[in-house]
Amino acid sequence: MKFAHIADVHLGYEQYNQTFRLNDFSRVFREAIEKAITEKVDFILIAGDLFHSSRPSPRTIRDAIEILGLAKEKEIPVFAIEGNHDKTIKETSIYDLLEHLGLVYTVGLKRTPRENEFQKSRKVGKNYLVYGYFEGVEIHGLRHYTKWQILGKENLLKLLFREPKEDSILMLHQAVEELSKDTKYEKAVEVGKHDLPEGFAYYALGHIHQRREGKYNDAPLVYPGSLERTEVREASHAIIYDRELKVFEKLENVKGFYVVRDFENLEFVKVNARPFYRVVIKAKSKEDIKKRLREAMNAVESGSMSIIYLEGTIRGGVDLKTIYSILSDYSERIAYYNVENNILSEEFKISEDITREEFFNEFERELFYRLRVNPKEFEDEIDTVVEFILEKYSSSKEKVKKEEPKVEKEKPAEEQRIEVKKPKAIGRIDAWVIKK
Ligand SMILES: [Mn+2]
Repeated sequence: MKFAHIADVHLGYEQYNQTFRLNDFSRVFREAIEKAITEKVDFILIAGDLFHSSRPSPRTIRDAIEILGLAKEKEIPVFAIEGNHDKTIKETSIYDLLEHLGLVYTVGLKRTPRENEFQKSRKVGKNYLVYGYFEGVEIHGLRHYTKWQILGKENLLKLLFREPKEDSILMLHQAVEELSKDTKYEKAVEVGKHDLPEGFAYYALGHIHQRREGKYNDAPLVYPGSLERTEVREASHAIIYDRELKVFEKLENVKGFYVVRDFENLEFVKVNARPFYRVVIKAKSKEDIKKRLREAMNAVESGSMSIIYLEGTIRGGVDLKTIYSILSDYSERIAYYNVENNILSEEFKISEDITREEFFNEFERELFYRLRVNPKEFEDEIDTVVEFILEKYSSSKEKVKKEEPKVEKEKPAEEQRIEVKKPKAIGRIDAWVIKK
């Protein structure tokens, strides 16, 4: 018995508003399905987020129908659940359309039962728990639910999936804490391993876009990751130009899906996702940054995407026009680039570990707090707000003055003699207010 485990396809994702990205997401899905067919799998699992949106465009629906049709032609059933991106509370969804066409078999809680060659149902309260069925193997699963829906009064997963039959699969689209380290879900986990129902032979997960392999009891607990790169964290390469140019291939971010034999032999099958570079350039002068940018861009492979971070401190900052004009020389070779300018001009350099409390004085913080309004309102409000705060502060200063003599008495005589009256502190905002 052999199956493919795919997740987070995100068909229809027009990343950075680029049409070629839309094609990329379809292209890798086609590649994955074709490779699964070549591997002669018995069935295919799609663990959520087949689509980037619950209302895909006609173009994206057409791609999905065409590509899933390849599996149908070979009589390979595709079992799926809805992810957070493509789930819907409506009874009719894009998945229903695909199901109606015999292209996918969805599993999970439904209002109506399914009974056919590949689906069975069990009544649960008013609903039906629909599961996939292939030569004795049961494929259970649930669409994405929020943490609160799952772990509410009673753990929904443990309630629904008690004592599974031997050789059953559980398909979920959730962030499992133990496998979310160094991903964007690290601080947004939904369940821990111990919240999962026990006894399944394979846990086919989706949601985390980076590939992760773990175990629950003895069974594989697996995220294949997304098929394309949905954010810079999933970059295929990193270029770091600090003292010298260094290019790293991030092998942990190779994209693809799993082919699983007898629940325990896992093979990761690569797909050709578009190369994606995270480029960090640090420099100390304008000339340096231009030179380094050119060298870095020469090291980027043709057809790739680049997100470029400019870092360092340069007097007067850096002119982005110049940066983009350099990059335009590479526009034939690079499919997409974007610059994030983090260059500091010296005057504004702030020590990294300064807190908000240290950088802004109390008066400034209060001013910001009071002026949490639109810029237009800011103009009208500023005088009244400043007046209000000045009043508040002048009265609190008087209180401090009253206590001062006590403190002075305790000081040694010498210090008292050299003490001069402190001028009233004028911060930048105070100065500006006074000018006005
Ligand atoms: Mn996703």
